[in-house]
Amino acid sequence: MLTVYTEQHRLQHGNAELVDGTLKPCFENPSRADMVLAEVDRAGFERIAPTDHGKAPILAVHRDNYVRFLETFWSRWTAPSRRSKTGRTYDALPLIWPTRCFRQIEPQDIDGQLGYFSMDAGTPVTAGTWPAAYWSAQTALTGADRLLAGERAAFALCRPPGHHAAADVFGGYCFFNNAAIAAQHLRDSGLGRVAILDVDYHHGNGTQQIFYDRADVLFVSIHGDPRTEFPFYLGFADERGAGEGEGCNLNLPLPAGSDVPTWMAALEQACTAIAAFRPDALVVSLGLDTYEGDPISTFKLKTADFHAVGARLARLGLQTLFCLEGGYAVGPIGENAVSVLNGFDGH
Ligand code: OKP
Ligand code: ZN
Repeated sequence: MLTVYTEQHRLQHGNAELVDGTLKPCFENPSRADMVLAEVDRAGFERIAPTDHGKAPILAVHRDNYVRFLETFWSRWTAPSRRSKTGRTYDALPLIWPTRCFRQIEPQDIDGQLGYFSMDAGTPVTAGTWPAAYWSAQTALTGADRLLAGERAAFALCRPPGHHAAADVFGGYCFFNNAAIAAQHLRDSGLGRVAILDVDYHHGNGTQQIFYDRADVLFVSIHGDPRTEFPFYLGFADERGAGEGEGCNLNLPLPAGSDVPTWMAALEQACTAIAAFRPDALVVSLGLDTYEGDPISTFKLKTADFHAVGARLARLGLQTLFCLEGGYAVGPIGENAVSVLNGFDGH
């Protein structure tokens, strides 16, 4: 399968994320993409580099103040200031958020802005976050272009991932919502309806928020029940879309620890909804953290099951763009990705 990849992803290599009250090495690190790339090459997939679409297709999904915040963050963070005479040199993690008890007003101060534009303390903003996230989005956009040029399917080897990123919020290791940016690009290039299927273990809260009131983009997600799983505050079954988008959002939360037949039954339900929507193309948020060996998730898919997932998606008969999302069992992540893609291609 045609694969889009750039080394720019390496520029996002955070020192640490906050887990259980202590700083731990980032689960979301460059070795993930290295392992996927190695298997893509071993499988002999054609590989291209992303082309630069500029900021416009990012701004079609994300708020301009948020994009400016990410673009200028590192130079502001490292500039000498009242808080740091020398300027800060280490990664940034947000430490305060405008929750229910606060006003929703963008602060002028960079520490206030960090919380205003984020949702968790697991997502460090680093010296290379802007270029890495920018090129991750360009990777998805370039994959979308190949569908527009007539290709049956493409794999955007995106890193950092995107599905937790909302219009003006980063978190869950995500900065720009690559799948949403690609879906919007397909719409803006003439496709009438696009479906997004999110098979990552975690609910794609950002993607849901971006398209929640729209009837032209269907969002379907299979994920760990937010009553017990990250991101906790969105992804419930009663979230069905709003206004014109009523009925265009389908959440299929499954109990933590669900087995493979349960997950496959949810996939069947997802495929039925996608077929009924009659989209002109499908974007798949391809998280591989449903794998049995994933260190932060509880589903039980094996490498061979991922092949069946790809084969089922192919039966929808849609042009399909796969965008890499999560997956933290670094050893087998590449085999699992290629298993989906080969399943789709019937190999
Ligand atoms: C991102 B994606 C584990 C901390 C979990 C957030 C998980 C983000 C998942 N102790 N932190 O959807 O794979
Ligand atoms: Zn995930």
